Amino acid sequence: MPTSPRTDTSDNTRRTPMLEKGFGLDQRLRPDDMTSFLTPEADLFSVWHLGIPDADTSAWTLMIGGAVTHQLTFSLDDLRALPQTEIISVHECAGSPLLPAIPQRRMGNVRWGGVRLSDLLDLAGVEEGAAYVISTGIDEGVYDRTYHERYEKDLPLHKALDGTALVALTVNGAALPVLRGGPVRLVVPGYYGTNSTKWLTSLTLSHRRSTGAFTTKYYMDPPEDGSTEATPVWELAPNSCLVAPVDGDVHVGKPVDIWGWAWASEPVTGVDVSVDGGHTWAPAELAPRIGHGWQKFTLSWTPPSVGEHILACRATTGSGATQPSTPRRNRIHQRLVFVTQERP
Ligand SMILES: Nc1nc2c(c(=O)[nH]1)N[C@H]1C(S)=C(S)[C@@H](COP(=O)(O)O)O[C@H]1N2
Ligand SMILES: [Mo]
Repeated sequence: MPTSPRTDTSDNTRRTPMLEKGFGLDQRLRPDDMTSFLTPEADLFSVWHLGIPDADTSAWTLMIGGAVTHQLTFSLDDLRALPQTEIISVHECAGSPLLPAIPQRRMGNVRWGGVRLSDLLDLAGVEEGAAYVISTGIDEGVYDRTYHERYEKDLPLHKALDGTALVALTVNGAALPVLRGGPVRLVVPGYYGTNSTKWLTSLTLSHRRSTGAFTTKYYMDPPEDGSTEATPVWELAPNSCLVAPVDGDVHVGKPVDIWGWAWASEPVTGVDVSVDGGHTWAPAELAPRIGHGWQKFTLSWTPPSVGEHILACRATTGSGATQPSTPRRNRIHQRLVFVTQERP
């Protein structure tokens, strides 16, 4: 008898006890609140598709298998005993895979710590022909009216080996809380958050991409520019946000710093700022990149007259990639401010 796809959520089908069931998110800061270079963990957004597992952190193991010469299983103590490294990295959600062109501005900048994925893969020995690292978390549940038995993502092997991808155990120096994907999660600097699998239990070397829903149906951008190929949501497209000023803080004849953050998978080499809704642009001062962190840009502006002004910022990278004004997840960020006379 053929069986139909499971869409039920009855408790006897669950492997993993869940603290929370189904899709949810927690968006704590708006761009104008993102005033610090490092985002405190408590202020960082969170997204979960299938729920939040009640992870038993005492007996956690991470298995590395597939196209490797030695299949290995690591306990948390094994992972802690390996050389640890830290990287500052932008953490950005690509937005809903059901509405991929809508900017959500869920991002932050944090310091992740843990074991380099490349070190673990060296220990396991990657076989010739392996091209992807497939990562799976223990969460399971219903997303988009379909039951998913795991959250599974993939990375091209070259990215897994570039020395930045981490099997992370800490965030901003503290142990990863379960709500943040602890005790162990993948972190892929320069890639959208969707690739950083939380509650990580296995890494599988494969010749082919994952066939799971989160790499085939979701987080594949539709073809563009005459192409017929959908593209995986991997590298961070150039993006930037305005932190200050906000409406109410801008006065005629008084210089004000227009500033914010810019980032991309590659370093941002220029940020332009507009005070007239994108008709004209001027280059801002730009800080160099530290690790994969976001870069501060600043432009001083002396508003000449009372009235509405639309501020905007636009990041460009060395390869010439920039932000569009059309509906895309990295659409140019704008903010309306009304310039007033300063009250005495
Ligand atoms: N296991 C698992 N990992 C996951 C997800 C998930 O639903 N399950 N969501 C992904 C998405 S879309 C994002 S943006 C980030 C969010 O990480 P955070 O909750 O720590 O901010 O986790 C990614 N890793
Ligand atoms: Mo996301």
